[in-house]
Amino acid sequence: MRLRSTIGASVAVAILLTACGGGGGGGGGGDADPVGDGRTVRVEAFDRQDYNADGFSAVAGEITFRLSQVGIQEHTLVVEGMEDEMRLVVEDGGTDSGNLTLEPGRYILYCDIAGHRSSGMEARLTVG
Ligand SMILES: [Cu+2]
Repeated sequence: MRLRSTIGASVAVAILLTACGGGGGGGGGGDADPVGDGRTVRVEAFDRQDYNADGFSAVAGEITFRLSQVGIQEHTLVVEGMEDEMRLVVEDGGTDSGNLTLEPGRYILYCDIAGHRSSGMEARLTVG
């Protein structure tokens, strides 16, 4: 298994952290805050043209993406190569969500509004 330099290393760390996060075992489910459960990727979009994190992780399968606007600029969230399958848009303080079924691998999330991706609205998504 080849890991590519520092990107591979940091992804491995992220996977380890995620793996340790579950713990416990209680059932329940319901609609408790899904942060960290691997099924929902919560992304916040800021006016400074950045997301709330440079890397996200999720568990393979059907994944829910939630994009929240923090500020006033319109932003989007798409997965590179899957732009036609899901495009979330936030404006006027709103939230948008959608689902994608992803296999294990590394993906790139970005905002497709002109100029935003190059300004920093790009993040890694590691699906394990
Ligand atoms: Cu944007």
